[in-house]
Amino acid sequence: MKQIVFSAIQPSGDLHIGNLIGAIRQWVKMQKEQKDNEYIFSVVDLHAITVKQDPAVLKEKILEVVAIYLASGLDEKKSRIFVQSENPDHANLAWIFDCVTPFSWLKKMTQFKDKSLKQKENTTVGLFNYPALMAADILLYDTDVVPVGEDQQQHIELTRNIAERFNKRFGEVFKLPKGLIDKTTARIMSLQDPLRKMSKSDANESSRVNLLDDKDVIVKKIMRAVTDSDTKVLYDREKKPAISNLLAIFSSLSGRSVQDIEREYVGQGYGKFKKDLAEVVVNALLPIQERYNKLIKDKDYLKKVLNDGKEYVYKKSSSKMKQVKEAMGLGVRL
Ligand code: AQP
Repeated sequence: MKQIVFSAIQPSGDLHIGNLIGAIRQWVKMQKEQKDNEYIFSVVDLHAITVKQDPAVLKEKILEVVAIYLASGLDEKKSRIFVQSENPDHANLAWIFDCVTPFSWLKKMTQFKDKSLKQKENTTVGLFNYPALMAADILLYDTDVVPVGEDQQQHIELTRNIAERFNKRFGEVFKLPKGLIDKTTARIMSLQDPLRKMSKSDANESSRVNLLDDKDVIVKKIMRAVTDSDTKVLYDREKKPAISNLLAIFSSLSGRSVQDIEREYVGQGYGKFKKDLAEVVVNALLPIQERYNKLIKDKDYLKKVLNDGKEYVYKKSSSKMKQVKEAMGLGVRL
């Protein structure tokens, strides 16, 4: 049965292997294997500005993310790609959801708690409302499936709750979407602290491998990754979180099972394992970087992909917004 698939990434910094393994590779795999589905992927720049951004850098990062999507295997003939702020319906519906969503629901969001701790006095109302905008992104397109990393699970549940609440009050307007989370790869951890998620906004550059890092930088970051106190290459998230994280990366990027990799490194210690992991990461990123370097120069092509994407999604979202306004008694039609 045909399903509508929607997902997105914020252009809030350099994309890293967590974004690739937890999100983009899942999208590419679905696009290849489930050909009947409709795929919509966004670069969510309105989410990025919930924390401070330099306008010139943001502009660059938006195109960078689009080129990374395409370089990683999204096919513009099968997937619609667009920039969120180019479709005003996202912000419109987010405001409506702000007025439907109880304050107490947003107060429970762990991502807000974490990020507001870091932002302190600079914490914005937008950061608090972020999940209502995310609900709008998803619900505008009658989305069935949202492939994401584990950190977004709570936001997907909230999206369903908002849709249910709206439908109860105003009639059946929104479809209830499901999150698609691959348990083994959905949470790639920091290379410097395996108890924290690998994140674009981590101030420590060594905490992540960026998708556009040079070979030498990748090797250095992997060789410097923290390890656990013994020397065995074994997967055990509780007792050996650092090596388990490296094994998850190794397995995901090489396509080999964790058990197979464990067997290869029995009695070998961490040095050889990390050296080989660095090679696996470099080999996985090199073809993406080669394609990216060509694509980022082809501005006409990128512009065409984004214009086509915008036109397509705007048609869909305007019809949904008509339904929403009609159901709520908004606007005038004489
Ligand atoms: N470490 C991760 N492991 C697995 N998946 C991850 N994702 C992010 N980090 C990891 C998934 O990537 C998609 C896009 O995420 P996002 O950029 O929109 O927001 P985020 O989750 O907040 O990502 P970051 O890197 O932590 O960004 P900052 O630091 O700017 O907040 C999502 O599907 C996410 O689950």
